[in-house]
Amino acid sequence: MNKVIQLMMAPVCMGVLGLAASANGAEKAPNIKKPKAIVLIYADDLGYGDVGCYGSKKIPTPAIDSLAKQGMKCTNAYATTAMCTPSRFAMMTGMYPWRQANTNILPGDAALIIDTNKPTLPKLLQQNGYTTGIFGKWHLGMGKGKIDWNKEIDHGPKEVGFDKSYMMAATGDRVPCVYIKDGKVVNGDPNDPIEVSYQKPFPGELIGKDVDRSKLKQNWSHGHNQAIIDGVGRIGFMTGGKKAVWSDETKSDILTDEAVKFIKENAKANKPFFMYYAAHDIHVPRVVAKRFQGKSPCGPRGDSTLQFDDSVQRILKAIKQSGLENDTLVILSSDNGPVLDDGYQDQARERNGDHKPAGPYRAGKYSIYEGGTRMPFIVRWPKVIPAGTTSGALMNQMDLAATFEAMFAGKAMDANGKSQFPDSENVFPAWTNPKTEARDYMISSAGHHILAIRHKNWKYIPPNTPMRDGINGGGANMSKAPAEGALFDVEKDPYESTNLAAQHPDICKQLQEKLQEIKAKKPY
Ligand code: NG6
Ligand code: CA
Repeated sequence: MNKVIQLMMAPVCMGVLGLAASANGAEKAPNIKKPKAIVLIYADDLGYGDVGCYGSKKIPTPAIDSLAKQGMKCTNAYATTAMCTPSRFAMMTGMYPWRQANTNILPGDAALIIDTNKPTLPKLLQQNGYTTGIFGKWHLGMGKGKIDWNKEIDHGPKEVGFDKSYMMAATGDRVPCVYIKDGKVVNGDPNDPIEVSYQKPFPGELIGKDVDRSKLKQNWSHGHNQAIIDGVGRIGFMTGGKKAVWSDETKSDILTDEAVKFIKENAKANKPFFMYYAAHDIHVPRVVAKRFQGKSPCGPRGDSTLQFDDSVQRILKAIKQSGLENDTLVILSSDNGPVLDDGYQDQARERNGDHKPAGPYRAGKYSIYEGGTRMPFIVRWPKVIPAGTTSGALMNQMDLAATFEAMFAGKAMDANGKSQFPDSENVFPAWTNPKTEARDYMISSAGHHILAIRHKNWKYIPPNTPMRDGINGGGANMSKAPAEGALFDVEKDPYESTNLAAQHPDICKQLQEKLQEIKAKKPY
């Protein structure tokens, strides 16, 4: 199209997309106006195949499906790692988690692992005028050393770039089982001080190991036999805070209420905002609100998925009611692949039936197979992201940082300009056009030394890398990549059943070298 006509038509036919002339007048980059709001919805342990629009037939997820219908469903998108802490770390910092030693699954009393002197995703948003809030699971540590849970805890979300927080320090199955609002335990009582230990029990507190297991609200299968909170065994020991401890059944509603409140307040004040809803669902313990109990054919794991979808529905409704639907970028994904039995006897295994939590992919949580990190990933931004589209472009949650950066700089369509985030890449062009490619290479992981590299249709896993199979958390079914490594064509063979390494030593060599090159890169 002629440049002048294009410029004249732009405001009419492109809605919020304008046109930016590049220096050489070549291919024009749409000049993106910042969205009024950005909402990031992050599930816990929700697999690729757990979502209706990604193929689940058994557990309806109408809210998530509607989001995909109004936006783009990405089918080649990843969490960096098959576990929670590292994936969240990467999303917040734009850096591969294996570059830093302490990014494994954290206990609930761990110190903050994010360097507050380095750029973070929420700080980027603050710098661009957004009020930022996190509601739900943090799991990135707090404080600098031993935490006093009875005082204001600094060195947490605030220092990382969140103006508001209402959160769980770690997971639903780890102590302390309390909510922390802007650094203070909710309903903390100075007369009933909270103490937490991951070493030894507190005198006088019953622990899961010593009681009649059948009397617990949910029996444990492995681990989870230390503190008993709300009738459920947890990881770690805790005493005090009787008025502060949570009830599992109300958790999802409480966290969603806080998220909705934040949306409404900021919308009313006409303030741009970034809302990060980090759901507890569908992580263990899967003890859901009464209205979802027994409502799915797959037991509590399916019920928890229904509950998550309900939270999504409520968040989308709040956006709509606030009049922000067309001006909000919504992103939905999950932190790692699915797991059936993750330490409680909650019928996830027995009642799974023919449901495929990882969809066509192999294994799940904790695994370097695709099931560990290939995630549902949906983006919606009416008039900017074409509705009802599917993108097969390679992308990672870690890319949000550089993508927002480019979007804010109005350079959204530029091929990877330099980002302040070391491993994050701008994937915005792929969000606006389903035919556009994104990443050329990407590393997925299941631990600091369990790495694989993706490139086009290929996935390469170096020799001797532990490869965990199956979809249960307990005793793992382990093998190792053979001496020549493992090479899969994940497009033709999503289940990674045929190792093509012996047939393509050249591709293995090239990918091995690329992996080494990326690993050797100095992040800052
Ligand atoms: C494991 C827990 C599992 C879960 C996981 C963290 C046991 C036996 N297993 O150690 O239940 O809490 O850690 O999950 O304790 S994640 O999604 O936060 O990475
Ligand atoms: Ca998780």
